[in-house]
Amino acid sequence: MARILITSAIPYINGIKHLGNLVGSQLPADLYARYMRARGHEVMFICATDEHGTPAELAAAKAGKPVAEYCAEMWQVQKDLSDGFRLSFDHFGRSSSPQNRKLTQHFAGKLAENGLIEEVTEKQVYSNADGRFLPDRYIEGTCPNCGYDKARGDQCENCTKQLDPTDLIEPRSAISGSTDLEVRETKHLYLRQSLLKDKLDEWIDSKTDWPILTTSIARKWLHDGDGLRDRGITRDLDWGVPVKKGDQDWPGMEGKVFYVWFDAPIEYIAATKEWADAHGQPDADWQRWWRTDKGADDVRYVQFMGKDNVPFHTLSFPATIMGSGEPWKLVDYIKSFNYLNYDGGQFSTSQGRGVFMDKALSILPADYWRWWLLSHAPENSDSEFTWENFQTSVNKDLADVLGNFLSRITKFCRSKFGEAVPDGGSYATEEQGLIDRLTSGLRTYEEHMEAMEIRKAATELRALWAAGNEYLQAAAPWTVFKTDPDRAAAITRLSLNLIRFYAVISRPFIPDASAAMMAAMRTGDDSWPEDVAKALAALPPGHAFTVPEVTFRKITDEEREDWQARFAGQRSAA
Ligand code: B3M
Ligand code: ZN
Repeated sequence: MARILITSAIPYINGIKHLGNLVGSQLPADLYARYMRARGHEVMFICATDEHGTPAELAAAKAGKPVAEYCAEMWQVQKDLSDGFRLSFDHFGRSSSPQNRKLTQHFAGKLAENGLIEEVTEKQVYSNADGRFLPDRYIEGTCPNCGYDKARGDQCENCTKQLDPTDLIEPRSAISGSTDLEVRETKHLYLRQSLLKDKLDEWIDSKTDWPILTTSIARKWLHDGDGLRDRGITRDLDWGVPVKKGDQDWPGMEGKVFYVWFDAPIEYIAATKEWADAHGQPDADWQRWWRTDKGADDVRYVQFMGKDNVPFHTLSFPATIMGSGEPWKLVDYIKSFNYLNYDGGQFSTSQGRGVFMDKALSILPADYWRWWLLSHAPENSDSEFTWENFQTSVNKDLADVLGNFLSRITKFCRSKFGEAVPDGGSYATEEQGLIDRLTSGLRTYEEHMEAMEIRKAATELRALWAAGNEYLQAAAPWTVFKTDPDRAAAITRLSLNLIRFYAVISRPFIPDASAAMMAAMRTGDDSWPEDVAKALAALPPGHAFTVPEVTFRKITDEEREDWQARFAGQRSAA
């Protein structure tokens, strides 16, 4: 048994996330966490809301609420939605927690002690029209690297380059659009990550098994000249972690806060402490996940995130960890994702374009979305959600293949043998053939799940469902019953056992349907089918079951058209 620490990128607090956000980190992380638990490993699965920074301030102002109140409410909204999607976090924390405040200040203190923080009096953009400094995301302009004209002051989302606001060409205020900007002096802290370049370089080079998407982004910013230049880690804002050196005041930094990207990844650690504190557990219980001097040496740490978050997790956060000089756990594997597009364009929060987590659950159960999203995860390239594709996947994979199998065999058994696993007959060559097919398919599925090859795992799972369906179709117990009821009983017995088998192996993808299948088969035996033949004998003759309610329904053409129109968003004037 291994110990596996899993984190998903922590979603910004401002607003409800769309399905593209969900499939880019939280959902695949959940798939992996569920699978690893099913295989008997000890898992710690952490997520949180990312509550600091300008987006939170802006959203709270728009909602007419104090920012702390806004964040508390939105945390609950996001928590409820993640429960709705069955995201099985061990803890869903908040980056504004006292634990994170303390730990962030601790890291800053250690970095300062180690000569890795520089105090810089710098020039910052001040907006006369808005009467305030404009930090990072409040400024838009043209990216100096790729020419994209809507780059933000912290990062260009087109080329992923991390930026400082003053890098932008033709900058304008994102609040008012005003170009009446001037540059004023203010003091800030810089993390001297350039001093850690060689160490980071060596570390990334050692990660030969990482996805190309992850290492190529890391290498790009390591080797592209200024990629690893020192980064400002403080901001002139009210809302955030107050700048301190450990628990000491930091002269000259009064009234300033840490930059949101400095404290956000530290929240992975802090949220694990929040988890321990919430359960009245000692520090040793979270430290064994995070401190290599306290047992975390044995932990395998895997992070899930969208590609835009990769630079912060391959460079900035490791620089914080390494620079602290303390034995904190570094990530072992980063699974990153491309973008999911929406129906011929992009998801857009401002235009309400695409399906958002709350609306998704209001029209269909979580499993339908989980199945489509995971089986179409944007792993090797961007992928696209279309309603046609969604309808086809749900109707074919879930309703025609898996759902049909369940209802057909349980109804047949009820009508001919009653609601209990029938006795009689024995398994023949057909059954052995199926067992062999399922064994090799299952081993392949396991390999893909271990490797986090999500689409491949989904394809194999679908093939395992199809194999059962094809077996049942060919074995045709409804025909055999007329001449050889014993043989029909054996086919039925195996098929009923297949339901439990499918429930166990499909659970990471479709947990609610799996639970319904287990309940219908009246079993709590969710042990992983190490030996398929044994697994298919788990429910013995005489074991009672119930015919399940409809597990999957089909999406009609009318629904598809209605939803497509409903989620198209307002077309912009241009
Ligand atoms: N909140 C960005 C995002 O949600 C950011 C991730 C932080 S991970 C420490 O994509
Ligand atoms: Zn760019």
